[in-house]
Amino acid sequence: MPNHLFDYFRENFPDELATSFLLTPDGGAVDYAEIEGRTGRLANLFHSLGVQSGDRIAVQTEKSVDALFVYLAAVRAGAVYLPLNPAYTAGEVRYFLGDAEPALFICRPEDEAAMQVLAQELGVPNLLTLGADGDGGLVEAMAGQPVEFSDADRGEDDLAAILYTSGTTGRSKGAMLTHGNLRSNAEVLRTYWGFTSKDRMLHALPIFHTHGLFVATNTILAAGGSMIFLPRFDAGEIVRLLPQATCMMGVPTFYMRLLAEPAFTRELTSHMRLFISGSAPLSAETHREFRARTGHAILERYGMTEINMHTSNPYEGERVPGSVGFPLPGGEVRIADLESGKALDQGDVGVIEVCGPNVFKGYWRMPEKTAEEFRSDGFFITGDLGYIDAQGYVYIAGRAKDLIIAGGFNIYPAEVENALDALTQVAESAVIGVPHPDLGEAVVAVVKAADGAPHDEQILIAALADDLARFKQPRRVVFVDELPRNAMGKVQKKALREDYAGLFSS
Ligand code: MLC
Ligand code: AMP
Repeated sequence: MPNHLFDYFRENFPDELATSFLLTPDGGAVDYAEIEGRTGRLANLFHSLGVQSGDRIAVQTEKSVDALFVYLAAVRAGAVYLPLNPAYTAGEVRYFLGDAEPALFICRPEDEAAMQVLAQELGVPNLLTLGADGDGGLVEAMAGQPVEFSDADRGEDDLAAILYTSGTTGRSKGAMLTHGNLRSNAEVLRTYWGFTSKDRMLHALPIFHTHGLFVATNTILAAGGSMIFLPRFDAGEIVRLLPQATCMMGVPTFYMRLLAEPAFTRELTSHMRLFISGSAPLSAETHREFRARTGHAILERYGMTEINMHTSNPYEGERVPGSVGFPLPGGEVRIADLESGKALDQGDVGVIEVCGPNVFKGYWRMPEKTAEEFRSDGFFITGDLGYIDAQGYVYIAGRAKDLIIAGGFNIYPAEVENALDALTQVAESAVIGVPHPDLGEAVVAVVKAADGAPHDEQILIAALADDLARFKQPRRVVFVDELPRNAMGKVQKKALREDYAGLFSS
């Protein structure tokens, strides 16, 4: 099997290259033959700009067919693909560019002026633009490039991508993913989930995260299948296009929103092969409701940016509501005591630790942080709590890390607290996740205002706009006289979560 990720994809292209790879909701289509040509031109462009093997290409654009080709071209060129959420503010982008030192940054045309300033300040040598409709300098610049490109020589252990994940201290870490990590996971998922060239996936996820970029796209490429490529999730569009699809991947919010659509029926979904969920807990209730409505048992799996996908409910066999299934072939899972690392007995709740070819190489330029999150025998400490039942099914029971997952996006409270505490109106703050009917969890800030400062929720949220992407900003701010603390002076977040558990229930 080829080591180079793109070679692996190429080996699995359908025999007939005129077969569709991407279909867009406006009726457009891109076939497999075009992948080679378009990524070839882009890879030549990257080399002509001086991008060399191992250099980073940072990308903050809207989801589009061209943006997906940038990913594949970066891999062919031997570069390290670094996607960024378009919701990130300029301040957030500054950190990523400063940390990753990319050789090329591709941004939206409307951000060009602001990003030019940043690029100059941080010494990023090349800036290009790409708009959602293929507008901007990138597409123009690639037009004059040759189609033929000889893929850079890359091995199993070379980096293909860096994806930033926030940390408990509020400082984001770049997870380094190798060609071998991504190839092995694509191969396992294709096989385990029965993907073939006949599959057509409804793709409504963003492509700057593991889920939409690797789990969905790489698995389809590994199977030589196709995707209906939607710019974003829209329940009405899903209902309209579902008859043309065979499968779908989504975060739980997708499935909860679809269940709220009367047109989402057993008849509409009867031809579907598979619905897969992940990135956040799918409640057993939603699993059961979905099954009762459609006859389909959603297949829930578990993973994270650092490890790709690691456990899955079976394709054949019982998909247990509330469980994330078994370790995928080639990977191991164990449950350990968080502090000592000692393996726990079957059924006991502890931290989930994993190892396998899918587990990342480490955090970019953070050897100490990397060392802290691995045990001496190579197992990665996920920070998720769980247990394994007598049948071997893995269950997620909570998180040891102080993390909120809203609609499948991760938010680290420390980052929001740091931004809040920097405001003159705030004396101190505690940020918690509270159950939310649509997003699963929503960000709530509990704030002790500075002396004499107004208790105004909207002013406070607005004051965060320059620092924090919208999805990280609190949905609600609650003012208190004092934050509850234990004898050690630590804020009692558990008590706060209990106090405000009903904030969003109708
Ligand atoms: C959007 N908003 C969010 C949000 N998404 N706020 C909190 N959490 C989110 N997830 C903001 C918008 O900016 C907007 O702000 C407001 O919420 C209302 O937006 P909306 O129109 O209701 O949201 P929508 O655009 O429909 O997006 C919701 C969503 C989207 C769930 C469809 O967030 C989404 O596609 N999530 C998928 C995330 C994902 O792919 N995660 C994978 C991570 S990888 P305002 O105030 O301006 O209106 C991973 C590993 C693994 O975890 O295991 O897979
Ligand atoms: P990210 O860092 O964005 O990749 O998010 C990874 C985190 O998402 C994991 O550490 C889990 O906490 C969570 N996650 C992913 N899949 C599931 C799932 N099926 N059930 C519960 N949590 C999940």
